Amino acid sequence: MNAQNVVESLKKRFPNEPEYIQAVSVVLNSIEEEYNKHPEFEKANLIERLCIPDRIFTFRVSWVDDKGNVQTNMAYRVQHNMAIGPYKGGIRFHSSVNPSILKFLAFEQTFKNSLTTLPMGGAKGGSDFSPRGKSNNEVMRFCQAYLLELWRHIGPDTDVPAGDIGVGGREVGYMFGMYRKLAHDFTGTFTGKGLEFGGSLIRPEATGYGNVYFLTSMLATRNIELKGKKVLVSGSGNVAQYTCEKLLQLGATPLTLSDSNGYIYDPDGITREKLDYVMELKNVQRGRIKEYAEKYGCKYVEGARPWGEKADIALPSATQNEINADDAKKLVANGVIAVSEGANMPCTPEAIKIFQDAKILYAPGKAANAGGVATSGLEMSQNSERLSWTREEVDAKLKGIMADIHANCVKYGKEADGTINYVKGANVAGFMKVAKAMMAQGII
Ligand code: NDP
Ligand code: 2IT
Repeated sequence: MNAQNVVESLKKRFPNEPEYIQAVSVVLNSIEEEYNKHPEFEKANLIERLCIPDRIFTFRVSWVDDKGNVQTNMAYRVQHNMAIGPYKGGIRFHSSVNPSILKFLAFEQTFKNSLTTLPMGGAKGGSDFSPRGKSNNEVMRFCQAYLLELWRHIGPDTDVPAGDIGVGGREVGYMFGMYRKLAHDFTGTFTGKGLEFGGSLIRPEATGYGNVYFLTSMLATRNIELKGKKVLVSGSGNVAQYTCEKLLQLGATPLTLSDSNGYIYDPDGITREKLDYVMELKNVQRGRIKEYAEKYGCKYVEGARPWGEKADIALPSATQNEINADDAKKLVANGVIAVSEGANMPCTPEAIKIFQDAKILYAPGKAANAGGVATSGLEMSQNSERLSWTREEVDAKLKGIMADIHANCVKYGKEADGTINYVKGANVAGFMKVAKAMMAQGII
């Protein structure tokens, strides 16, 4: 396999899918060497069967807004790979959603899920519907309309969706309710459910907590403590909020948060009390992060991202391609020691190269943010055995899984000079399990 040739051929077949091509290109370049040690893979054309999703459902969703107007949205479910378990992955509601973005996310999810050590295949779904500015009733009607089509394609042993950008507890609740009504079945289809109807403790916290656990393991490889470190966090949604919570618990100081309009910089640090305000602002009032700056009298920068601010660590937790080469240069120049991805693919390939050349600790999302889907896997287990585990049990399992993922990255990513290439480690470890499962199951 020649990674560059495969990428070029996929580019010709899927010419309008830059995010998908970007994700594939990063993975193929880092697994090329390992892949070529297995001529049986090439004979089975494993690479194309692994890069191209099993199937994609595409459909129109029609719904009625509060003014009585009939609205339409495009909606999708990309079922990427089922070799190691049922399809599993979140649903994104955002105006930017298109097949390229969902294909990149489903592709990444396949390797991420493999890394969790749990039996889950890879999928992603979503719609160009934006919950922002919509009433509760509009969000509910949209979720119900989306499920009218989606419900046929999902199930506890087929495909188990969850949240992602624009989809949190509220949206999962509405989708699960409609699923249950249409399927006439109460099963663990959907994770991230409310605690009253099968949700797992720690699932809301898991992505942010898991990223900070992973960061702690990375820092430990250089005998560095997290305590006392200043941290740039982007986003202000689910992942960003629980990242800040865990940073505070471990004695670090988050300095920034952002949304799609701009970022806040609080030189005194985002304290527990201020974080409670952010959670109320974002999850209940559904306001803008700018209001934080107004309330606490700190800096707000419209239309910008926080990467020019000085700190020790950066945890991008908003969206794809939010750190480009210029941002990466600024972070390195300001002396950042670690970058760990809470979001999916927040760093461009050029930014990743800058971090790796500077030998700073850099963890790709498929390793660092895998705690969210891993805890979804734990929710599936609890649903199957019809039991609920305690916070302590779930958190201990999450910590164990993040430590295992880190150990796997070290195993597959150790370079000759002793440094750890987490991109290579995560991609090779995630890939090998799926590859072996596909080989054992024949050409299908
Ligand atoms: P939320 O919807 O809760 O929050 C997303 C945050 O990112 C919001 O602050 C949002 O701002 C901001 N944002 C979204 N799109 C953009 C954009 N185009 N430009 C700038 N800011 C943007 O989502 P999550 O916190 O769940 O997800 C954040 C990231 O983490 C995503 O990349 C997601 O794929 C990834 N992830 C999530 C997991 C989960 O369990 N939820 C698990 C693993 C990864 P605004 O309010 O203005 O839209
Ligand atoms: O990107 C992700 O891993 C998620 N959005 C979570 C998926 C899940 O099924 O919990």
